[in-house]
Amino acid sequence: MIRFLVRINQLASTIFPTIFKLMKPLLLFILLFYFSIPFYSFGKDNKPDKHRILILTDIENEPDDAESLVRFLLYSNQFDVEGIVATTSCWQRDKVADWRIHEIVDAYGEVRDNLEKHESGYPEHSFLKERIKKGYTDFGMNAVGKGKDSEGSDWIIKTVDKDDPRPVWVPIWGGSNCLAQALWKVKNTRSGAEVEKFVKKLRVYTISDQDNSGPWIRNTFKELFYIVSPGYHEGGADSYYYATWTGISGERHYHFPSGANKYIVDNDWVDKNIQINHGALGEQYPDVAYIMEGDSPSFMYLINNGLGSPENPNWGSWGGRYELYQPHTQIYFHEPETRPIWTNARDWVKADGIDFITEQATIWRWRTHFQNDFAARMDWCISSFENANHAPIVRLNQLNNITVKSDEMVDLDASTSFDPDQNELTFEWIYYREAGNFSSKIELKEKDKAKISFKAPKVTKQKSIHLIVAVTDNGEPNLTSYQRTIITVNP
Ligand SMILES: [Ca+2]
Ligand SMILES: [Ca+2]
Ligand SMILES: [Ca+2]
Repeated sequence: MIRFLVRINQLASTIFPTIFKLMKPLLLFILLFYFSIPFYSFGKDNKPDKHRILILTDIENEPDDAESLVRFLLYSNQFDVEGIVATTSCWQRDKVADWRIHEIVDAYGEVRDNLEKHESGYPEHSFLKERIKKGYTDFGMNAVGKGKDSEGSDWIIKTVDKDDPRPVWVPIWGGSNCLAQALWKVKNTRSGAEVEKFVKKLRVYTISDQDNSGPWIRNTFKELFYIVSPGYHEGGADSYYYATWTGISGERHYHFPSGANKYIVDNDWVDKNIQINHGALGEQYPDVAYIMEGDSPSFMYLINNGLGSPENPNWGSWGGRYELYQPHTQIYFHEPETRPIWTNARDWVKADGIDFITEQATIWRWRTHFQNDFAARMDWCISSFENANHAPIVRLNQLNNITVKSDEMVDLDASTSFDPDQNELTFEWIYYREAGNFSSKIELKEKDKAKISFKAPKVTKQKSIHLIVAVTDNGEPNLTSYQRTIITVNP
């Protein structure tokens, strides 16, 4: 009997480690899968859903669209790229420059295989080339109506009509008339229900109104999801001064530039981190002429780093924070807004001892993070995996949404976060006051620890509190990823 037990024991000690060894990759996969649920939403085939994206650009009106396209291509693995369409704008009324999109995408083709060593899913060069289209060559509403269809407007219709339940995100870097024509055509050839279905699938984020078709679209299609700082730029009536997107490299209170850390968005930074010794794509990045990359917030809004939530513009992201309301008419509007749109909101951010309460702060508060991320991805164009940095993976040991009662202790834990390069991690818990509807202060002790706890405030009505954990590695450059916990507090 004893011999039998010893034999069993011997067998077990050889079999179980083998089973465990065999199971380890599976267990690891289950673990990773489990923790990645808050990070992605999953499609019906259990693959994380990428956002479908179709960009309209007045590229070549000034350098910044080309700059934005270079940055966008470094993130193109996070998207299903449906199209890149060359359009006009108030700055470029009588030509479109699809040739320049081809030029930059060709340069991408040279570095694409190297990018793929760092993160998978980069689209093939030929895949992108087939999706470069041209809009109608005329200004604003002159390019909308009967006989004004273009390769670009037809492509928008075809893309939205695809049998795919996911919305189509349309970042607009110039005029919006190509989208206006697609909508005009659908409205004039389809039933009311079909138009409604078409409009429901669109998500628009425009960089101000760079022609007169934006207000027409918003006033004609009142249900269309639309993010914009409305207005145009003309002489002294400068809507750009008040526009959220300028926060990528500017700040309205330009006499306090240090608060916005503008030294990482100038030509010296670009020389060192992007243009020189970073391969063919970086070489396509033009020098900064006015401000760096005014158009980029429209797709940075969708970058999958755990911070933003595209269907909730009021939560804030690298693309800024917007709220849903009908804005008062300003002198720089083309025409009054007739319905609520997702538009300018302000964040209160302290930088270098100065309090900023501005629209631009909703973007520049993340500037160090998004510029470092850009620089790292530019390194990916030329480096091996071992010689480049990769962002941390942030894991929460609680769900992204939790519900507590007044005075209850809230324990938050991000200690299972890790870094693909085994870098050391630092933690910062940020109470994002503007994103929730609890308006008072919350004191967080030990904001720099992987785990924090605090007492939920006493409330008389249900309130929501947004806490972001920003996790930064010590690689070169330092990279940051996030997770958000929304705490619903009941009385
Ligand atoms: Ca532009
Ligand atoms: Ca330069
Ligand atoms: Ca790293």
